[in-house]
Amino acid sequence: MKISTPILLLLCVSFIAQCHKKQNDIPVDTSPISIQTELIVDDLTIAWGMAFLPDKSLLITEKSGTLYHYIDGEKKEVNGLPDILMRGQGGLMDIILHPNYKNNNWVYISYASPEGEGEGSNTAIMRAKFDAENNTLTENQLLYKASPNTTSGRHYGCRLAFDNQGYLYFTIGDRGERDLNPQDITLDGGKVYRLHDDGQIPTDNPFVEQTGAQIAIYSYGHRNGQGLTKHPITGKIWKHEHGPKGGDEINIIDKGKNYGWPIISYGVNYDGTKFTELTHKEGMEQPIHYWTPSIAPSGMCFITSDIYRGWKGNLLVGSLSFQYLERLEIEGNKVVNRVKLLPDIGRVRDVRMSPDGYIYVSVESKGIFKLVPTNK
Ligand SMILES: [Ca+2]
Repeated sequence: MKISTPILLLLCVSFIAQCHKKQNDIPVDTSPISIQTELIVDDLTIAWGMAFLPDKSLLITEKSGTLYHYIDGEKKEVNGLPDILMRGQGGLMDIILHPNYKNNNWVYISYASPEGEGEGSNTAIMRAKFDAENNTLTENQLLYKASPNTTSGRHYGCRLAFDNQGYLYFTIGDRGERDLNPQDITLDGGKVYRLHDDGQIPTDNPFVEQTGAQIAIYSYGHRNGQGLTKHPITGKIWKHEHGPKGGDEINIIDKGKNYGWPIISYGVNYDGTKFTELTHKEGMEQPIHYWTPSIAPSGMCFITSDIYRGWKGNLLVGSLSFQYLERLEIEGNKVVNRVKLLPDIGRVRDVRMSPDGYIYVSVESKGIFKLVPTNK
């Protein structure tokens, strides 16, 4: 396990502070502010994605295949979803709004689709207009469908994000085919993709000239991306991805780059055996951060509001396996400190900021919590 010296020091300081608190029962403020949680939406199983509408109401995807509109304290089921196959990690997944949603009502949804070639399913991206009055999706358009289908229930991705130029990015995981998909740009899976908002493939995507390539691909050599977000200042797309045992990563996505999976990795097989000796290779990008042991990251957003004193510009990442919310302090493109928030709250599946600047986390089997500072 490699931890850089500054991170190690900060972890030690934090640990000592916590011990001090236990021993003397004197409150020691280990972070600039303290937080309490308010359960806002209950009765949810796996709320995989959340999207706040301009009126602060909320669209929620339940992985088991229900889309809800939460408004005025009530969860209303939204009609008009396509055919979704529930298997393993696949089902109804992410949801985001078009950057100009106010004027066009487009929402973007990722899901496991059984359509097309072969038995099973693969990741699909669609958009539709959300008709809030009638609680339904209309004008559904399929924008991308990975192929072929597979009966594997593993590594669908699939997070969605827009950049400042209005391009749509999404992740598709390696579908459990580590040695087949991620390094081969003629195949789907283990990639980040880029489309125009209407699904057209940008003519300057990196592999448009390459024979046989899947030309929606923007970067490759990825494992399974469960977090994707735009940096609030640079506008770059940041992504995290699950490693195997160890080696979960944060990557900043650049056009046409190879992020190395599974040729280079900081992780090992689940049984502890090695699948590569390499952590670096020329022509392959290094993550800006990696987690060993794996936290199983899910959901990711930058804090851009002033509500949480001292936290502006920090990155939030949910942890499924260790059941907390991680706050990462960032300087430029470097992670300089990690802080554990909401310890033992449960499997944190998604984290988003609402239009009024509050942070919301979705926790499996519990629901959606709002984070409220108590000593602002
Ligand atoms: Ca990598």
